[in-house]
Amino acid sequence: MSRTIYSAAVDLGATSGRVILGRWAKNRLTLTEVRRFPNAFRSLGGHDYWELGTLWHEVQEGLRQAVAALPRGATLASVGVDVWGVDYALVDDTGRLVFPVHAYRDARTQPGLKRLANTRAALDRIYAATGIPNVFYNTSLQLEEVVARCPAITDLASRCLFLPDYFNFLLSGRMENEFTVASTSQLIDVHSTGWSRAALDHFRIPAQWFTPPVLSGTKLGRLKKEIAGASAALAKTQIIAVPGHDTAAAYDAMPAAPDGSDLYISSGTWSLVGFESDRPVLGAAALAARISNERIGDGRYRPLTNVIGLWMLEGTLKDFASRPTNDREWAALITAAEKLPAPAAPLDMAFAEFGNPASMKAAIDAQLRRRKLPRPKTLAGYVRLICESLGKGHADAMRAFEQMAGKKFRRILIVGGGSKNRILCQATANASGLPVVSFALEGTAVGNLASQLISLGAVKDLATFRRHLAADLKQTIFTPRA
Ligand code: LFR
Repeated sequence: MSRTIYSAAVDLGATSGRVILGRWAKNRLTLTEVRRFPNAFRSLGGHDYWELGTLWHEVQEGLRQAVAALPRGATLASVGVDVWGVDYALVDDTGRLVFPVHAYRDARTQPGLKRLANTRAALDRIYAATGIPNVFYNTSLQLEEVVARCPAITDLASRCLFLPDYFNFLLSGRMENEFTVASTSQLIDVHSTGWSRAALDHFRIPAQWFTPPVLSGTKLGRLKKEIAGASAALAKTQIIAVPGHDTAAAYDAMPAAPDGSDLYISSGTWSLVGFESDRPVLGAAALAARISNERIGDGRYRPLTNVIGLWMLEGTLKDFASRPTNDREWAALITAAEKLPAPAAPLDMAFAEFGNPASMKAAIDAQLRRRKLPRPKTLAGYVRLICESLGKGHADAMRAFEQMAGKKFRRILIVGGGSKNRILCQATANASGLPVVSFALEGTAVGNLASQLISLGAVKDLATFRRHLAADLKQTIFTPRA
């Protein structure tokens, strides 16, 4: 028997969000983007905050538009939410926010970052316990700072919900910590699916703020009555805890070879380069290469490295008055960048310089000046330099994985915004010596929907979903050039 199922993916990224209606019929998924909106953190008095009220408004509007896009008489079976990692909301028993929601690029974690970096024994212990390296955005460092700065918070807050958990709570009324997003925190035990007592104690974070993580695909209950209103299409809508971390969702959507020979890149604001594994990649060399053993929704591992990503391009564009505003202008910019000679040397894409500079172009220029390298003369020159540098970063990450996990990759699969950027794809192929397969695929939304369809019993498992997906995907292959 074949039935048609409609589900909605709420997919929130650091620079834009969308609500996508998925239609599953005859083993085919079709997507309709019903709402897209910009997102940004805002600075107030020297700190950076997300505008959660605005995001929640957009989510509700998006769901209304999803319902409006349904054929007559159809209902919305389920909703899933995925968001960027690490950020969280501290709430009381009733779910009321008791602390402003900071954005992960806020500089408040810098002292903690340096402290841990300079305490070798603690750094090694935390990496051995959690499999997550010391990175400025980790939830561990963020919560350490809050507890140290505002000790009363341990009484005020009774729960720490990661952002997808918080939206799931607003939609369903149920508070749970979903496993994939919890694994970005540096607080999950790398050898189990529970919290790491060693990490919680080290950062002085109250263990009672968390409950045992639920694996992806857990049904949280029906959409709350006040949100469903009188809509018959929403009366029985299930809220499903999909992979709450957007990168975990994007990795789930990879139409990968079942033998594990593909390396994955989810390319957006960040470039997340990694693979799927039954085992974590640990040890001193892994820590030095900043390998992050984030988790798959079923409990397994997705060791990955975070390369700074298109954030550098997004930032640089802001420094140019004449920047592309539509697809045609983008195409012209990419073509102009392609025609330029390759840059003399790639940038060293250190987080410290490029994580959150006042001007990205000025930060790039400063590094070039320091290294006595020529500065690009045009926006196209910066585009070329950034894409070539990212390609090199992707290839370096690949080699580190091959060495440490004793693997040989045969292809690189790329999804997300960057998969549409041919300079980036070609640069990655050239630097790695591997074919890069770019898919016309909204990876995060597709992985989000896949988890819902599996949870609803419409698809047997992820392997089956990937098989169906691969059967009708458009792909472009970039072969390495010398
Ligand atoms: C991508 C992402 C990355 C994570 C970064 C911060 O959107 O989720 O995986 O490292 O944002 O959360």
